[in-house]
Amino acid sequence: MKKALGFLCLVSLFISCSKEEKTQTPNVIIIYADDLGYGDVSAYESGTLHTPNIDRLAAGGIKFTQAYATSATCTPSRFSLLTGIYPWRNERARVLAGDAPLLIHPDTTTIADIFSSAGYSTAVIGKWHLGFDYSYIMAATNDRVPTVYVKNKMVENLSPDDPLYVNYQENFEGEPTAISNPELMTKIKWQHGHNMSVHNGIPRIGFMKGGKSALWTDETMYEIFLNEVYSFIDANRQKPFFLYYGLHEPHVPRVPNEKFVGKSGMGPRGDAILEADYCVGQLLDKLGKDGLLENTLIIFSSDNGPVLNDGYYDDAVEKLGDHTPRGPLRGGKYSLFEAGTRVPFITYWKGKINPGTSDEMISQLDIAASMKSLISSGESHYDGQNFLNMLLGKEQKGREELVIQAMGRTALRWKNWAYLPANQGPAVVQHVNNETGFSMEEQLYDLSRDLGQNQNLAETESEMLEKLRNRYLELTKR
Ligand code: NG6
Ligand code: CA
Repeated sequence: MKKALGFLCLVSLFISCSKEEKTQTPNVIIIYADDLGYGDVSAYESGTLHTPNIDRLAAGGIKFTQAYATSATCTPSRFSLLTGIYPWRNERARVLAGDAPLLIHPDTTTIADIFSSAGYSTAVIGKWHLGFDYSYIMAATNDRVPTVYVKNKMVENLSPDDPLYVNYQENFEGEPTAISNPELMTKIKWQHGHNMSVHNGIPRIGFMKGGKSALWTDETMYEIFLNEVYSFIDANRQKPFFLYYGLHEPHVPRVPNEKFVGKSGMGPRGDAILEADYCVGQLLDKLGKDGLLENTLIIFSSDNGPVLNDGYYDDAVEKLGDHTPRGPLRGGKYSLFEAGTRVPFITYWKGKINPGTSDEMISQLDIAASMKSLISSGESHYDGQNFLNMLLGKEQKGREELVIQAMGRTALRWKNWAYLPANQGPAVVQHVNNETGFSMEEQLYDLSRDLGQNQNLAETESEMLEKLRNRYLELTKR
């Protein structure tokens, strides 16, 4: 009996030990949506579109109202999220093609390296790659060739008898395109760009040839990635893991599964957001069932602001109705105005984070540094700062200043001010119809009084203008 008790004690000691260890090193999941706007999440802007599962995160976690992607497009934002380095420090951190060479220098310590060195299993599933133990991704974006899944750096299901060729400059002889064979576009037609190779009834950016057995079906992409996520969690439940889960929605081409078609009443863009929301719900349910929710920090965000017409005829503009993807902000994807980079950002950790809202400024640039602090120690990582306590709701002291970027131009957020230097370039992105914020006049906005950036105070607040201009020049000096 004594022996048995001793054994029991040992067992419970072991359980409490491992529990304790687990508490100190939680799993971390970053869910990163693609082109999801500040007002696309109903926890941010209660309107016509309902995102009940993302709202579940917000209701049980911290909803940040001043959280920023580093850039108003995808590649640069992801570059910064993974490295903690401002994208404008790297000339090549611009929207990349599906055959682009390595962007992050191998000597850089990425967020995956930070976790790996602390004994975590790491994986990237969905959109984008780099330095993880396991990867299951698309090569670039869902509108760019090659339209194949890449598993651990190899094209999945590729047959040696039918190699895959990619070229972004010219077509392969005899291969059809959206221009030569418009009848191939059975699902969506291109509006601007996107008129090269056609796959699955959808025209894309870039030319490709062959690799037929490896080509994906857009409608099942959500499920393929979700199943990969489940498998990774199942395989790593005994040790801490870091998962970067890149949702492909609502980036173009918006081709949601039939489960979601027609469900938003807003056409494919709204339906694609519901598909993304569903995936978030499925992931939460899975973690709940597996008893992992209490031991997993989830960070949900988006890589840049919203866009309606991003190159296909998909009714995004026509069926928008009253929905406001940019919320109360000005601009959108490609923009230096707030809606370009201010995005939904939620942290969730069941039982660990007291639900609330934070109006403090934070950037995705700070995630790597904050994770470093979570699993070991440290106050910074390249340009990123440690805001772990704020992410966990224990402190309310965010960034004082931040440089944001859109299409190679930069601007400054400082306290409640936004300073946009004089910039050459179009005021509105052609076809897309999003305002860029580019102007030959300097712009200065007081966001505490004018969140919609309607009143340029550059002339009336000349002292503030000069102060912020100087600070901007100092920070962005290369
Ligand atoms: C643009 C594409 C757009 C989208 C974007 C990248 C055209 C005309 N437009 O060049 O559709 O793919 O690149 O989006 O080709 S991002 O969210 O991945 O940055
Ligand atoms: Ca994007």
